[in-house]
Amino acid sequence: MATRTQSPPKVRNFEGLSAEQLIQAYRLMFMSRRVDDREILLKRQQKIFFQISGAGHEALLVAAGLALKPGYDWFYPYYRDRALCLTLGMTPYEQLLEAVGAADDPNSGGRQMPSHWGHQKLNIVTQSSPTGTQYLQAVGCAEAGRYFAKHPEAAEKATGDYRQFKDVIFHGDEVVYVSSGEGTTSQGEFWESLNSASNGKAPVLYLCEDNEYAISVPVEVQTAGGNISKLISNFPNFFFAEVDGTDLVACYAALKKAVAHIRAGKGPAFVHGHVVRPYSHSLSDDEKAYRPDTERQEEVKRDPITKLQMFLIREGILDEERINQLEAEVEAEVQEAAERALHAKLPEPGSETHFVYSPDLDPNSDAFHTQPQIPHAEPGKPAAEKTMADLINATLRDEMKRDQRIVMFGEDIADCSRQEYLDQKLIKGKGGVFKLTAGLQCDFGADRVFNSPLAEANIVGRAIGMATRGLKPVVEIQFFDYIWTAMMQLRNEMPLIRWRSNNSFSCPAVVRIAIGGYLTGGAIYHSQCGESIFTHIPGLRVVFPSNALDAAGLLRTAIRCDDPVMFLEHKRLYRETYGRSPYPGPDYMVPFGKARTVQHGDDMTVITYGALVPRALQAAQRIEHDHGVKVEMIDLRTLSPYDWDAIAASVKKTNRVLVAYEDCLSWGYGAEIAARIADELFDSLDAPVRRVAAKDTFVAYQPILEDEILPQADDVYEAMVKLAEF
Ligand SMILES: Cc1ncc(C[n+]2csc(CCOP(=O)(O)OP(=O)(O)O)c2C)c(N)n1
Repeated sequence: MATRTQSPPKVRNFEGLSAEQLIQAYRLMFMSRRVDDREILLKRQQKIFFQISGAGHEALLVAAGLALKPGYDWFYPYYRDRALCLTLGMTPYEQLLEAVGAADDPNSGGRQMPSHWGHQKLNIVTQSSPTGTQYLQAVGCAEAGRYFAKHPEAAEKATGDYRQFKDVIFHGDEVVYVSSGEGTTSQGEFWESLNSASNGKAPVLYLCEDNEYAISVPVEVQTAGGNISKLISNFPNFFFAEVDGTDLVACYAALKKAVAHIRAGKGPAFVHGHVVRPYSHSLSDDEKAYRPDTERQEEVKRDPITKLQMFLIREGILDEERINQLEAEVEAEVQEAAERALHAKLPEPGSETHFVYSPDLDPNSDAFHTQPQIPHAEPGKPAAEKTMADLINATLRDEMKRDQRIVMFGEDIADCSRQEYLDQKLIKGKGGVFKLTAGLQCDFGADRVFNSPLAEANIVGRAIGMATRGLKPVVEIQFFDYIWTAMMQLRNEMPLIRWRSNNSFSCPAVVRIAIGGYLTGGAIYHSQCGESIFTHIPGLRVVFPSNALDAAGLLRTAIRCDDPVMFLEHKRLYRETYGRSPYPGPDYMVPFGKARTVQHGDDMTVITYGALVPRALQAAQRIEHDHGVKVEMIDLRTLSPYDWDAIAASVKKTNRVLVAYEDCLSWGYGAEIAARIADELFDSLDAPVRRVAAKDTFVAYQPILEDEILPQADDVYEAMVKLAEF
């Protein structure tokens, strides 16, 4: 009889996951499903107002949570990522607080729909509803982490500007996680982000949760060839993996490799998990309308929770009794959390205006009011007068010296992307199509001043990620006319980061934009204004200087302040003779919301800004000469906020008012000013509020037409004469 040798106990290696971790994974997956189920119940009872579930995605997301480090790595999740957030340490109670809209909800303080994740301590960056906006921000966040690792001194705190309120933590090998469904990969910003992450080897982990449907649109309609992994497989520097997203161990294996690739600095990773969607898209959707029962029943077989349960039993890790016990514990915990959440404090009416802007630093305050320090070139000889372009460039340079967190990028803004040409002194360098950033790459290096791809959303989206993380991006949009591809980021992201996170995150970036017409041949696509579209957005500061000195002072305030700023630079004013000034020194600041009285007068008020200032001034001089009418002219300088006190004081004095602006007359910025004057100062008016602005058409190329369309000094003069005669 053969002797039986005892075989060693079977060493089971589930990709490095211990039995305890597998049990914990099951607990988290089950918990995620139970929180969804509880929310569905609460929605049906009308105790919460919306529900969208993470059902079917749990295995992939728990695996991601296990592969990453909470509070160390950074997270840009999407609404199906409940299980990820639980794995990172968010509690069911915290999740249910968002569902009821509680004041103490760490995600948004009752401001966002449920499943819009955000958690300051866990580095879960406030999530929004537009699908796809997370991608470029994640790339920016990753770039910022790498920047701080390279320039650790930049992370130091400083007082007196936004840095006082912006803590920076970095480790050098942190990963930025970003996810979405396969439907969202159809968004252009997704592709823009792959391009930059790939090119820059950004430490970003992409997780595609492919449940084959985007609401009712199936993947073969959404994605050419029906598989996103195939389409993107040629992006360099990526680690790619495609897995069964309902198999926890397989997901963990892929994600572990992906994370190792990223932490080693080799580049980003893209993990594509095939998951299921056992519930409809949300509680507002009934998938029976577009998915037959046969298909839905087929999917039930792949439910990740059932699969892991079977696996644990099969592997002898848990038996039925222990599973029942674990599930009962989770059930009780979720029920208790829901009870508590239903009794949680709700936000106070009136609190909705909190955190539209920074509560810490007010750019309208006197702290941002300093005197110009103009040195004399030689005794008795005044300092040289500089253009607006010169002073913007000088201000950027001085601020970059002062604050290592400032980075600049945009189209053509570098001196030369091929650094060797500069090093070998083969070329002079460009520094922007208008040369506003000339010499800055040479002075501060290519990791602080660099070109972006030709993609405006890319510029703004990455800037938002960087600013959220603690950098101060001062980015450039080459022409206002092309800002529209960045509109989603500018309307739905940058101004909202603080408000929607209930002050847990902020995004004090500066976007410089060349704007406006009067170029003689600028035509439709190099002459646009449209500032009112942005002044209509709460949370965004909009600045529009008319002269060199104001540009320097306001740009410095924009950079040092704690809010996102849109800094509009009129192309025609860049090198105008009007409004030149010596450089006012490295600390000159003009507060926001303070108009400048260009000239005093008693007979009528003209409210204007930007390129209309010199034109209206010409008209004012003429009407004084021709008719003895003395105009009081107010240059608003900042459009949001604007100086209502200055307007009101002047109108009360002159009793007549003309609002002059370059944009189309109808729905233009001046319409709001005119409406408010009519509303609040009616008793002070001796004549109707008048406006002069561009015709309601497009700016044509032929100069005869351009002159006709845009408001000229003569038009302002005529409007003034009529107003004076009324
Ligand atoms: C930019 C934008 N367009 C449309 C919507 C409405 N919407 C919300 S979710 C969704 C489908 C997303 O599908 P997918 O990315 O595949 O994720 P899934 O819901 O399938 O997990 C749509 C169209 C939105 N939120 N944002």
